[in-house]
Amino acid sequence: MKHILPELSFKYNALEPYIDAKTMEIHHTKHHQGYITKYVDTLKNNENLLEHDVEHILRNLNLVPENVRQAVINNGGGYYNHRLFWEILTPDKTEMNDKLNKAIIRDFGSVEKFKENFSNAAATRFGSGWAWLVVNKDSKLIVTSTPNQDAPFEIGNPILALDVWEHAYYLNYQNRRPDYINNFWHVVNWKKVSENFEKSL
Ligand code: MN3
Repeated sequence: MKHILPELSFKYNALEPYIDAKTMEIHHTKHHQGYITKYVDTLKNNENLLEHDVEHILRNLNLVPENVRQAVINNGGGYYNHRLFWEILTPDKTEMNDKLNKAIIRDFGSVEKFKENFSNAAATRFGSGWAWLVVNKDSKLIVTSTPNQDAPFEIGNPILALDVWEHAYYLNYQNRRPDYINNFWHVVNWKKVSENFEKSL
């Protein structure tokens, strides 16, 4: 299959003032593209693996020869994680559906408590990494974070992601990661997160 940079459903400047156009453009065309290019290059001698979607490969890392496995975790993770990240961002006002709302209240007490929990995971992830909302095998919602470009499939199915690498916010926020995290909530695509949730059940 073809491994190409997915197009965004909005313009680079659409998330301003929360995420600036220059950051979006570099993040998409340089960083995300870079991971995809390196992922394909990593598997150039394992073409059968390139027939699958990257998500399938990351969920089945035992398929990947050991000598390239870490490079697949890093670059395949960068490929997959950013694809999910763009999908759960939007300039539009959206709301989560009833099912997701009820599950969040069930597992965190309230939407506010969930946001606090997620923001805290994002703020306290040391160095580079991601914060996640995942659905585990018992259909329970879990907030977690991972280092580097590690995807969270061992914990569950990711339905919401936040990139906390400095490249995701440094131009606009410099060292103020908590401000970037607080503003992230203005641009979450709750409609998409709700769809992801229903697909994960
Ligand atoms: Mn990134």
